[in-house]
Amino acid sequence: MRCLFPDSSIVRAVIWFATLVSASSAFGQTSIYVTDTTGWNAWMKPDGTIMQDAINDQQTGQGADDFAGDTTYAAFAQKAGLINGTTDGILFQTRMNSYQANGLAGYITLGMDLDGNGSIDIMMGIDAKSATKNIKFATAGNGANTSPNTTTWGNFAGGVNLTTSTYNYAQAGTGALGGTPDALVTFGISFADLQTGIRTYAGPAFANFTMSYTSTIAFVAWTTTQQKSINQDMMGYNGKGYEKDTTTYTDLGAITPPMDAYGKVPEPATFVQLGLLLLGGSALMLRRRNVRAKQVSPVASQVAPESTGKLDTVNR
Ligand SMILES: [Ca+2]
Ligand SMILES: [Ca+2]
Ligand SMILES: [Ca+2]
Repeated sequence: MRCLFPDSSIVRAVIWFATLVSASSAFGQTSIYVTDTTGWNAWMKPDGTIMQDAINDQQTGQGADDFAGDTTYAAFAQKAGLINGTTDGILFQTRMNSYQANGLAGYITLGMDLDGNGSIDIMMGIDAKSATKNIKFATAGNGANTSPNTTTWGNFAGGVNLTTSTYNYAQAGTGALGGTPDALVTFGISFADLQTGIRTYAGPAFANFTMSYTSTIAFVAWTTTQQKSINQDMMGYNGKGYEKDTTTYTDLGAITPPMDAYGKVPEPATFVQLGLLLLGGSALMLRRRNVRAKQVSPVASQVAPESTGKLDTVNR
């Protein structure tokens, strides 16, 4: 029997295919803008359905800070690409129940689970009230940080200024949930600034965290009238009194699955397809060497099922 161990020609083919695939994912990113109305990926719950949020369920009375969304008008969404055509980064967009000329009444905070174990590792706070709008970071507290009741954080620090390229507040062009005009709040951060924030404030376990299009993060979001504790609206939690809830974010359906920068759950099939590509390249080389067809591994039956993360993008 002939040996199937790859010889140098096959190794070259494998390297060529791997380089091709790598290059295709690193280049050709689309430009993204805070005013985009298409191409947004809705946040999902761990069960793969769109994360929704009820209107009038925030606790301090400001509809401007009341997450609002259903399966048509997503409450939270994101996309990745070249922000303003220049810098690799993420744009987030949330729908609020009440559009107000003065903008947000409070603050938006994203809790980020960097290792996919259900605990928040770092907070990213959006301050659109200060004269210089900014994003800052806070280290998660010493508690479990796995539920609203067990989540605390330190002081926010490490400012990244928001600009007209990374922040926008506007009345939603479509949708008026509850019969009142909705607001779309859009904010963004470059991979470089997000990586620096994580490495600096998420603790020693994430001192070498690398942010790229394929880095995965799970998100929780809430609004507050200050930046010290959760007191307005919890994204994905329909009702009030959530700050005392010890149910985990995962069980509440208030945390996304780990998602890539685009806001999509990585598909296992992607890796299978890469494997098929490489196997295909190997098979091609073997065929050229007159290896009998029956010696080529039958890979067609090994394709993994589609991931639940494959979701159509939503318009805004
Ligand atoms: Ca709400
Ligand atoms: Ca509304
Ligand atoms: Ca964690």
